[in-house]
Amino acid sequence: MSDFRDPMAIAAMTAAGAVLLAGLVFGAVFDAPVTRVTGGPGPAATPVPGPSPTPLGGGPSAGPSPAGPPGVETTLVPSFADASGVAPPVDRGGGVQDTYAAANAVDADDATAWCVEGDGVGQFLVLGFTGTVEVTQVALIPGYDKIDPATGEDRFAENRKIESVRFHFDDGSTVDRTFDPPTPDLAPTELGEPIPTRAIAIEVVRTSAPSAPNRDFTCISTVMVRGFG
Ligand SMILES: [Ca+2]
Repeated sequence: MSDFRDPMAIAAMTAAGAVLLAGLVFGAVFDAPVTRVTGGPGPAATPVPGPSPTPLGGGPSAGPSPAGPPGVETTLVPSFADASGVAPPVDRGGGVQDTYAAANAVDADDATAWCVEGDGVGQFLVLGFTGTVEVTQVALIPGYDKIDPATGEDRFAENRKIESVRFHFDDGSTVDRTFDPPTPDLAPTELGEPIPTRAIAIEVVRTSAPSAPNRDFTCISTVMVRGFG
């Protein structure tokens, strides 16, 4: 049997495997609800013809090291992103379909987001790396940081805002973070001692109520990870 705590097993982990890891972390098998919705979190910044690709950049076996030179604290680029659930795509007409996949949280575009339906409590976003990294900081935008260019509507204000998260790491350690209040800015969480891990699961713990009809969604626009590769 593979053990996801085993480094070699984790090295072979796929995006689906990362979610399995997160499932093990949480000690439960999850089922992502599949329901259709009207409205949706709001249009993405650019049309997306289909599901966002994961893994990112070709997968765990492809691409360069996730970080810079050894011993230098830098931005750590995940090799894949996955999640316990995802909001259904929304057809905007004209062949345009907005999607809310996990990869939207690490696409360097604040106006796209990973989203799930409802309050998001217990849902999680998983970021994986090609090798073990030492994480010093996890920063995220706790909502959908977008102003609709057509209507001027503020999607951050309309959708739910994340008030609290829990970061999970391979060794079972966790770090809690509260956003008081959540704002549409990148909020860094310093971890203190660097935490060695191959994946980070970001669990949604608490969210605010939405302020607009048909915007009952929980989103994360951006996650940035720093540390040593
Ligand atoms: Ca994004």
